[in-house]
Amino acid sequence: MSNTTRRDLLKGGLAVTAGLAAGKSSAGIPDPLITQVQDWATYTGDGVDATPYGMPVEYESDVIRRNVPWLTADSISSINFTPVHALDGTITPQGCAFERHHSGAIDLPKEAYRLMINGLVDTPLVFTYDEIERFPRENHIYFCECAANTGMEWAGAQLNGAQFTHGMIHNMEYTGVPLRMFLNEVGADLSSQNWIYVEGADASSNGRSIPMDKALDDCLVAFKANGEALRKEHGYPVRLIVPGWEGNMWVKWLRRIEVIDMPVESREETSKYTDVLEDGVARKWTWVMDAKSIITSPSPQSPILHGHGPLVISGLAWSGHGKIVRVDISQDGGMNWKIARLGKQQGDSKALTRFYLDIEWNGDQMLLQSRAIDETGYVQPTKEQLRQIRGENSVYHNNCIQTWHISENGSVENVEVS
Ligand SMILES: Nc1nc2c(c(=O)[nH]1)N[C@H]1C(S)=C(S)[C@@H](COP(=O)(O)O)O[C@H]1N2
Ligand SMILES: [Mo]
Repeated sequence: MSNTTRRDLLKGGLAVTAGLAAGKSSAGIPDPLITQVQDWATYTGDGVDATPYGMPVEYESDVIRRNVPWLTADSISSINFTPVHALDGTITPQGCAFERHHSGAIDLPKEAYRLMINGLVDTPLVFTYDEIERFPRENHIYFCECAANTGMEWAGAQLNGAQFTHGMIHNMEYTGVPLRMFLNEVGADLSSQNWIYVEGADASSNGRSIPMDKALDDCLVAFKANGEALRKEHGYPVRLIVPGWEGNMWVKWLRRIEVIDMPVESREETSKYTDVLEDGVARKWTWVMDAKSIITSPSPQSPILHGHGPLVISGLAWSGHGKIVRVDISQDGGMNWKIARLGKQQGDSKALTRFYLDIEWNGDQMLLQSRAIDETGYVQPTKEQLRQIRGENSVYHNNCIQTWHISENGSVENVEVS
């Protein structure tokens, strides 16, 4: 196939169609998958009672969450990664959506669930799960990105796979009740200078302070994801959704909300999840996840296996500030750019947007990059631009442009361009 042009390919395509009729492949060789009765046509398939709750087909068994063993000391306070290199569209199935726990995923039945709201409120209240379900609910699609996503790449190209460099993200359709309804119910002091402190029921509690304006804006007390109950690992039965803001604030197994007049400055918002700048001073808080994108295929775990000809370049873009309005793709390390096609024109706000660029690949090496632009006009920065402000000792909030090197044989590697 080495010298195939688009015209040859189209001719080949026609030959395939003609060959199918004659039971032959495009090369004129009889294709047994067409000419012979296949095994699966000789017996009956599984009955409808075989899988009351379906699992992915066995041939897709490598599309799974994976972790990087050296990253954390144990698997209890750890992270695994969404297989973004193998997914398409925008919704992340719960079964392969990354998990981040500080003290493991707990077992919390609905009957034992309680949500307490206290502090600067008229009437402190405790809600049961059933009571939460009686408030008017909404559906929203949002991405959740851990602030540490891409955090291992500050000092150089490190992990060889989009799953590992960019897999601390998932995107689900949540069903839940706007947080403001609960704050109204308890008669909270909704002044702009107030805060809420949210805690989980797990041993770590993962406490975080959230400014009142954000709490009233679009935070959601969610109990369903992608139509079904939250999975245990994502906070069953109830978690907080903080759209566009760092994943750490999305408290799972939501147990308590305290209305307060100043931030708590807990561990998770001081020694963790803050950013050390170039001059060694740590920036106080970075809540919003800036615009970012990643080419998911081709990528190191998803090399080009089909040879020359039409190639679908595909990836994901998102911004904590709102919608993605444009994604550019470069094949030469950022010198020239083409505008990608968005899977859904102007996707949902604070949700993943899928993009595509359909090209003709003739086997030339490529330095593939994508660059997201959001509705505020913000353009995803290069690694160099980020390092000028942040230095190389940062961990969190790395939204730089990623480069994949595509070799002549279609294999892909994580590289840096300067
Ligand atoms: N109660 C509780 N909430 C938590 C955490 C936790 O350990 N305990 N981890 C946080 C972090 S750091 C992230 S990135 C997100 C991850 O959500 P997920 O596990 O559903 O992907 O949950 C956040 N909420
Ligand atoms: Mo996180």
